[in-house]
Amino acid sequence: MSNALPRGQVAIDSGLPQFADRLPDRVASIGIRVHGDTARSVVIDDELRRLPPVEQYSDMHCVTTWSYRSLCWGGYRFRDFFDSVIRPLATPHQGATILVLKGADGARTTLQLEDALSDHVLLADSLNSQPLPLEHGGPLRLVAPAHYGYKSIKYLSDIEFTRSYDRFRPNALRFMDHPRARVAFEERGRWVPGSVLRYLYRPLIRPTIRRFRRGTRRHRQRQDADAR
Ligand SMILES: Nc1nc2c(c(=O)[nH]1)N[C@H]1C(S)=C(S)[C@@H](COP(=O)(O)O)O[C@H]1N2
Ligand SMILES: [Mo]
Repeated sequence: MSNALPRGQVAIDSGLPQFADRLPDRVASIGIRVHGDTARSVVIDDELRRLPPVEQYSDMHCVTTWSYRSLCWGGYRFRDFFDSVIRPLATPHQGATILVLKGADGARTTLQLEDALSDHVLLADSLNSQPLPLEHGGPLRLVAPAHYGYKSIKYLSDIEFTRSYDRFRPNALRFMDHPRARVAFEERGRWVPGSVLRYLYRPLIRPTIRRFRRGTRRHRQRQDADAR
């Protein structure tokens, strides 16, 4: 990726999830449910491992303006997953070109099929040569580096095919969700220009860091208590 950051972004050295204070309990198996406007509903797990493994360096650009640079993701290309697994097993209907992606923590977002099939979209299960940690979406997350971070759903558990974006209910306020959220076009949200939203979002970074630290600590304590 090029050295210049996209418009309105600043580099930081650790990531911040959107629901900073809720982490899901570790999910034992990957198990992605694929359903919606498809011929069949299926749960996919082992099939993933048969895809060609890929490794990719990319940047993560959060809509609130921080960027985390040169992350080394390992996993599988979404396009291979679509061609070899989703298409034959679930068989989405023609015209079902919107994907609603859900994470085990309740986060949801959409991607256009066309965007999901581009080269750099991965299903990642490793980060910097280590198994993907829970904080960054383990066991499996989506990575869509050309789009703002909120499209890169962590703990991916559910893919629903649908025909229209309009019936989708975003987690955040409607203006904060852009159907495509392409970084190159600064599509931070709907109706309000990205160059304005950057100033509204920047003050959110610090409180989010604090919430994330608190959430991670609570999660660790809960897991320690369970282990005893
Ligand atoms: N399931 C889930 N996925 C998520 C989020 C979340 O809160 N829950 N936050 C999103 C946002 S806003 C960003 S910027 C990136 C942050 O990724 P990181 O926590 O690995 O740095 O994850 C995205 N994926
Ligand atoms: Mo984000």
